[in-house]
Amino acid sequence: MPRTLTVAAAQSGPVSRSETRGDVVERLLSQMREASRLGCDLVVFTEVALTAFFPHWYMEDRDEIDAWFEREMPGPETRKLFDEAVRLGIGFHLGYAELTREEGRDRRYNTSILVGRDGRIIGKYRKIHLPGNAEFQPGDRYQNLEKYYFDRGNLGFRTWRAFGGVVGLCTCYDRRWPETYRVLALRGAELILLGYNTPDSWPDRPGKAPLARFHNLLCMQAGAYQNGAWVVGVAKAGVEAGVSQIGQSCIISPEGEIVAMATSLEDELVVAECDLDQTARYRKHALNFDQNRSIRDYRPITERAGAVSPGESLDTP
Ligand code: CDV
Repeated sequence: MPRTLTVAAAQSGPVSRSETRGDVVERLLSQMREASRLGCDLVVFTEVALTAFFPHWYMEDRDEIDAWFEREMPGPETRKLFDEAVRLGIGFHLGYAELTREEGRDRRYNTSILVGRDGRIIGKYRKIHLPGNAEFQPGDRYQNLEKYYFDRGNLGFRTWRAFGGVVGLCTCYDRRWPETYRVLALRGAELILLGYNTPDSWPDRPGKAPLARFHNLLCMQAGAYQNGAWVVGVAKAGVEAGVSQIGQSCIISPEGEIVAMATSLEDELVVAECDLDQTARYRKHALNFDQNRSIRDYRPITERAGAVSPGESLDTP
């Protein structure tokens, strides 16, 4: 039986600091309805989709900080997304800031979830690679404080059987590391979903980072190609709280080809049919992982017994 999923990458335009959860959820609902009208099985929202990307500024007051986090999912405002997904029979991916209690203390994660057509949470991922600083940078109007606001994700890179295939999640900065895709693909991921908030210019540094757009596509296309997986990358785009963020939300085939990409920096749906069997064909034939992949030769040097003496090759097994 063919395993073709129609997927919508739901790019988000900027969210202002004053926009409420309710306002944002209405935007997401209208994207979800449009995705359903276009025959999509799954709609993928971005990283920290429910608010402005608050790690770009500094706060000290605990209550002020915690107001950006969700204490429950679904919660009072987000319940509508789950109900509408059930009504439409569509799945979704949502990124949000999660506040939870673990071992008697508050923990804060940059989280994403995969929700089935029945409105149940299939899987949860907490961002592992947190970029930026753990402390306020004096003098900078633009901050990048993910290490200050979030704990490192503690769920690992996991995959789930869902939507007729195997789905893996990661988030934003994770996409720049080859091991993210590699671990997900070794765990069977055929479809990798991720949201991102990626700046290309900052209030204190005029001009655009020249390679930001190039690197965004480079890492996602390479991750897809080298692991034979579909990759759906979804941006929060446009100028938000003074920070200009790239768009380029796109859907990338297991051959590394961009099959659909956003053309704006606004709310925009990017839709493609993803043939999940293409991953198997590609892994079996073009790269033939079973025959050609040579994991035993990839043992990190640190795992080898004994010190390396001068003149000895680091390649010696
Ligand atoms: N939200 C992110 O993780 N952003 C990073 C930036 C800060 C480099 C990214 O990889 O896009």
